Amino acid sequence: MIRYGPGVALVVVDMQNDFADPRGSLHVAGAEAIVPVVNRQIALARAGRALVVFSQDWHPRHTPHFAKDGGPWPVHCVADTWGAELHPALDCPPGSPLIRKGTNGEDGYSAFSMRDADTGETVPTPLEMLLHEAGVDTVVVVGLATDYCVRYTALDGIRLGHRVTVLTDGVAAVDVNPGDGERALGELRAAGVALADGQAS
Ligand code: VGL
Ligand code: ZN
Repeated sequence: MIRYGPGVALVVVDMQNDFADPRGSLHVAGAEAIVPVVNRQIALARAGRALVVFSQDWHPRHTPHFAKDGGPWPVHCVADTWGAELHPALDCPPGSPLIRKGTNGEDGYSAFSMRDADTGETVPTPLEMLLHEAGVDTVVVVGLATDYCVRYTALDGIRLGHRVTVLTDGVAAVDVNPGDGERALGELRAAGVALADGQAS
């Protein structure tokens, strides 16, 4: 049961066309089904005066993240393209804080941190500073995808000392290998992340 209040942040991870729309280049099965769940959490969080933050995967045209440049993924979420836009059915109020990961070609999955493509160093995104300034110690994570960006965002949240809950009906998995999403949830639970049902709260 989530009690949204001023010390809580709802982090909506990568609800972008390339992942959430069936025409997207890295469509995540089941992504459309989580949109209403996520929108309900956004409404509850706003009603409770919790912070609502959105992240976007935000890649340059060439990055070692993409298969054509030696990485694992089809081209997706290229900066300033349709695929990188938030899904139009997502209730993202104007002025909401947006965290864009990879604007300088950095790589990585977490909304909290990125890997500098040149030095290999891990660098923070503005998310932790934003949460710190808002007095947040409790993070609720929803979005895409369970086995990548949700997973690393939740793990970073724990590493940074937050209480972290992932809403299992508010996430969906890429499942490159069948069961990856379920395994990720198991890993998160073992790391101290609470798993909860958004519809029940
Ligand atoms: C993601 C694969 C590649 C994600 C991002 O947002 O989970 N997955 N890039
Ligand atoms: Zn990506």
